[in-house]
Amino acid sequence: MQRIRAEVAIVGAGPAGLVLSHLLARAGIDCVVLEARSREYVEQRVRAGVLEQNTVDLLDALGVGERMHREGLVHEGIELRFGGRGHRIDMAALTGGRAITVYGQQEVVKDLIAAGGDIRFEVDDVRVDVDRPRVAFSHEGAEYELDCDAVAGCDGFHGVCRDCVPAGVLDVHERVYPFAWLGILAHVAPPSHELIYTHHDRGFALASMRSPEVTRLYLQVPPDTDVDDWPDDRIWEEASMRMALEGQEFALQAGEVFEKGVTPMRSYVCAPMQHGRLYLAGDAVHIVPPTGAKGLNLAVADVRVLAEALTAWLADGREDLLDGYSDTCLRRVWRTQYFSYWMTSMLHRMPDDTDGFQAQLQRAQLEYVCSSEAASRSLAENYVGFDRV
Ligand code: FAS
Ligand code: PHB
Repeated sequence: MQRIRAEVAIVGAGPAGLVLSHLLARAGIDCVVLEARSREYVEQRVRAGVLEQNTVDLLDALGVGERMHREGLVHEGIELRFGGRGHRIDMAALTGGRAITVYGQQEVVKDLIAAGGDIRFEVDDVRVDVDRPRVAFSHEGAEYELDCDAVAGCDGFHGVCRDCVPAGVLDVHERVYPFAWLGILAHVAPPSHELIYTHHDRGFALASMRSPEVTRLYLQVPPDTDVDDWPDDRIWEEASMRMALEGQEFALQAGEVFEKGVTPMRSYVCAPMQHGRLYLAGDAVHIVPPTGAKGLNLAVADVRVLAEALTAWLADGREDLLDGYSDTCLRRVWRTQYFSYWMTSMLHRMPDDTDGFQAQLQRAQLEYVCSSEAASRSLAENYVGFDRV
């Protein structure tokens, strides 16, 4: 058994854990990141694609924004498409110039890992003692005990940290949606220079991108969908039907699909986000349906608060920010949960909507959002992210 020490043990090298490690290092706090998977795995895992202004600004402040600005795509608007017509939401005009940046989560992860830090990949059997606090793990054939002042549980929805909190302590709220997203990446130019969110009787569709040459496309599918039931030509045909524009021939240009997967949809929050000297952040403690493009951004917002609180405690002896970590984050988490739920409920075909009543409500809401400056501003300010959360 090798005993080591750091001020903060961070479990998980996803966006939350990596951003936290850099924020703490910048404050002179030593931390160790423990990651179950290999570096290659975490750097190729395809997930989120949209960065809020706050996330872009934070990555810049950490000095890892150079490639993001070179390769990322700044978007000032999105399109809502329904009834065969497109409606552009000019988010920059509605929010005093704020925008989003399309830049794959795996690129953010690569940039953060390349920027350094004590990251131990392929660790096994992570066990957390939230009170001592201590993290035991094995790595490269050796057993370790990491003594620390605090543990940051950034190990995602399927991690181990949340389960280290004793039964009965956490209050869990969850909604599982009756559909999933089939997502693909393809070597073909996206159909538009901006994202297109589509409401259609056959189901939701989203055309996004990773570059001017790579399309990211999502289709609403049943929750138990087997990806093998969706050969490439069926995907392109279905997406073309859902995104068709009235009065004109419309077919998405097909391309070589090099990534395909099905993502379940849920809203999930557990509270409090802390117990003893364990502080939970990101997907380890909340999940949002990706319709609002918030998952990664919410994780980063959590660790911005956590880094400030840990720094105040470890550097200045102040515990008030740390004591208030969970309450501070949960106000933003529930606001973001609502926006993600609202976008999801407005745009997806509800399987139990047998008489079309829900679809009529959705169309009415979409018409209102696209015709009212107040309603479109509400969507825009939530989508680009509120200034300093
Ligand atoms: P992450 O899950 O990213 O990272 C957790 C890390 O902890 C992982 O690297 C994992 O390997 C590691 N870990 C787990 N257990 C461990 C253990 N026991 N010991 C050590 N390490 C451990 N969000 C969007 O905004 N838009 C999207 O389109 C979108 N698509 C998604 C698609 C999929 C398939 C999934 C699963 C999520 C998607 N998300 C999307 C949400 C996603 O981007 C998350 O919000 C984001 O990754 C959250 O980051 P973290 O909290 O760091 O968690
Ligand atoms: C993506 O490009 O992966 C993406 C964009 C917008 C979303 C979700 C995912 O709402």
